[in-house]
Amino acid sequence: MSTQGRGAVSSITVQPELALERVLSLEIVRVTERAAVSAARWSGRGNEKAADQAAVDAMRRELNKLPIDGTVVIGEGERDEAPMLFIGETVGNKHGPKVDIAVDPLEGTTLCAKSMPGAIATMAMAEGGTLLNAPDVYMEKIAIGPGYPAGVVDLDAPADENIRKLASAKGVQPEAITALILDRPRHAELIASVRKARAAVRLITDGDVAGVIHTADAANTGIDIYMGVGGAPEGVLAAAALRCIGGQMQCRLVLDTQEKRARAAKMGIEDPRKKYEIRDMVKGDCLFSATGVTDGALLKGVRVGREVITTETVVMRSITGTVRWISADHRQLEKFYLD
Ligand code: VTB
Repeated sequence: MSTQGRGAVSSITVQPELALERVLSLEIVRVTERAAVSAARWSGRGNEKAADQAAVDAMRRELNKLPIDGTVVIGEGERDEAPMLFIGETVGNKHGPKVDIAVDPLEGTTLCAKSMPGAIATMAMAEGGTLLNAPDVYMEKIAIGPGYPAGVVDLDAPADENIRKLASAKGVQPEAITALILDRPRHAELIASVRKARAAVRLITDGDVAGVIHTADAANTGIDIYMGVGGAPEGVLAAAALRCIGGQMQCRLVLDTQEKRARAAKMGIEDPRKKYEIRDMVKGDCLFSATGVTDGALLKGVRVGREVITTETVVMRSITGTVRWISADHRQLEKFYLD
C-alpha cells in the first residue's frame, strides 16, 4: 500500500510478478466452484462415474480459460487410462506463467454418489516444476497442525509414541488427543495401537484431503493428527493446503511392486522409499482451493435453488498464508452448463 500524503486516496502497489498470482487466487475459486456444482447434480444418484466425469469436464473447461501455461501433474490418471485431466495434459490458454496443476475434481466420489458428508472439488496450483509428480498409488501419511516443534511426530515412529509425544507437546494427556484415520481393514493395527495409547480415533470412510486440513484447526475440528495410508494424489493436494496454513506432514509412496516402482521412476522418483516433507512435495509457493459438493465439516455443500446456486469455497495462498472462505450466490446459472 502506498499513500500519497494526508487525505490522499491510498492505492495498492502490487509487484508485477505477483499481480497474476493474486488474480489467479480468485480464478481458481471459479474452477472448483464449477466442478462442485456439476458433481453436486449427481449427488445421491448412486453413480460415482457420472459424478466424477461431470466434475472433470467442468474443471477442465474452466482451467482452459485461465491465463496460464499449465501442466497437470496430479490428475485423473495416467495418460492412457484417463481421457481428461490426465497426468501430463496441458491446460490453460497458454498466455501466462508455467504452472503445475494438481486436481481432484471430485474427492470422495462415493460420498457424492451416496450423498454422504464431505465430498469436495479441489485443486492446487504452483510454479512449474515444483509439485511432486506422484503416480496414483497409495501413500503413508502423518500430519499435524501448526504450532508444534519440528519433528514432534514421525512417520517411522510407532503410533503410540507419536500420540504420547504429541500429547506432551500440546500439554495434555493422550486421552485428549483425537486421531483421524480412514476406516479400512489395512488400518486395524494402527487403530488398535492409537487406542491402546489412550487417544480417540475418529474414522472417516473417504476424504483424507479434508481430513489432513482438519488438523490445522484442531480447536474447532477436534482433530489433532491424521494417520494412515491414503491416495498419493490426495496427499500432494493436502500438502499444498498445509504449505499455505502451516502444520507438519510426512509421507511415503507405497511402491510395493516392481511395476509401481517403474511407473514412479518414469515420473522422476529415484528413491522409492523417500520420506517426503511438505516442502519436498510442494517446493514453491502455491494456491489451493476446495469447494464443498456435499455438506461436510470443512465446507457446506452446493445448494441448488430455482434461481440461485450457492457454493462455499476455501482458497489459500502460501505467499501470504491468507485463507479466504468464499460463500457465493450464483445467479447466472448458464455458466454452469446445466441442461
Ligand atoms: C483416500 C480418500 C479418498 O481414496 O485417499 C482413499 O481420501 C484411498 O484409497 O477420498 P482406498 O479407498 O482404496 O482406501 C479415496 O477414498 C477416494 O478415492
